[in-house]
Amino acid sequence: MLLATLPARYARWISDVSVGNELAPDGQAKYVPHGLRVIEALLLERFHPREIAVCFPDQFERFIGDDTRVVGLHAHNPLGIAFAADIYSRFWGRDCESVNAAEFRRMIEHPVLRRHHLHSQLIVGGPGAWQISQKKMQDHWAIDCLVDGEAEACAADLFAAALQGRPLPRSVAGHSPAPAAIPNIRHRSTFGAVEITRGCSRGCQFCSIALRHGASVPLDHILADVRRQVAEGADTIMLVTEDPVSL
Ligand code: B12
Repeated sequence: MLLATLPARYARWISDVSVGNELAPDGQAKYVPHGLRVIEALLLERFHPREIAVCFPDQFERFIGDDTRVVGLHAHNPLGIAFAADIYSRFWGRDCESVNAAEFRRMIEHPVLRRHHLHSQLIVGGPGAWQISQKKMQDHWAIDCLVDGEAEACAADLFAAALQGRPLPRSVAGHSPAPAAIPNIRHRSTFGAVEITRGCSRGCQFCSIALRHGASVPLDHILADVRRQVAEGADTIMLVTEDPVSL
């Protein structure tokens, strides 16, 4: 977390350490951010596992090709302007880009995305999606559809539309799902992240999550996510919550 805030220009050695990730034997990612695992789980309810691959940018060439119809990218802090990343990197100069921002740029400007864009649409979502619209980067990065917010209700429909070659809406605002609509993840999250609450409801103006409806995740759902990750080799479980006390 702290490493992501460093200025990319002076932190190449850290990128080598922290961006190198473990792969499954077929080249897919062993673990990815939890929100992306939720999207994968939603897609697996509608599509065959053979139709979906979850990978790191270094494996794009392996998984994105002539048969690809849609690519979804997860954006945690794409322009590096969320708290801490923005502040610490600017200590080194106004034009210093954080590791977060540099790595997202490396991912979204990957040549393979351009090469296959004529037959494949690009969807970007995640907690930092708002940064892309606020900084007006959607057209620059040729993003067909930007999903801002929780995507349980819309993700599978968007991917299905792209698969059929239908045009996607330019942007979609997500809505908080009922806890029962949150799917169990099918594979490991980075650091064994497991949601115990979703959203927050406190309403603090500076925090996007605090403005969303808050709810507890049922205990059996939590334990199923833990078991799935342990079964795939996770030796740590990181409980994810904004507010464990009031929810
Ligand atoms: C866990 C966590 C982390 C972990 C991530 C590990 C992991 N396994 O995921 C760690 C510790 C690494 C981390 C680091 C940072 N984090 Co963080 N993190 C969280 C936390 C607590 C939970 C994330 C989570 O899993 N939520 C549950 C999932 C289901 O929600 P989600 O990711 O938003 O996914 C949903 C949607 O966004 C969407 N979606 C997600 N991906 C995609 C992809 C597609 C294609 C589509 C269509 C939709 C979609 O669908 C999902 C289901 O609804 C959140 C706060 C929160 N409660 O969400 C902060 C939060 C996301 N982090 C935040 C920040 C700022 C950071 C850092 C930048 C801090 C820093 N260093 O300065 C770093 C950057 C990390 C990086 N590498 O880029 C902020 C983001 C603010 C913003 N962008 O505006 C948040 C919101 C905290 C806050 N309250 O402000 N973080």
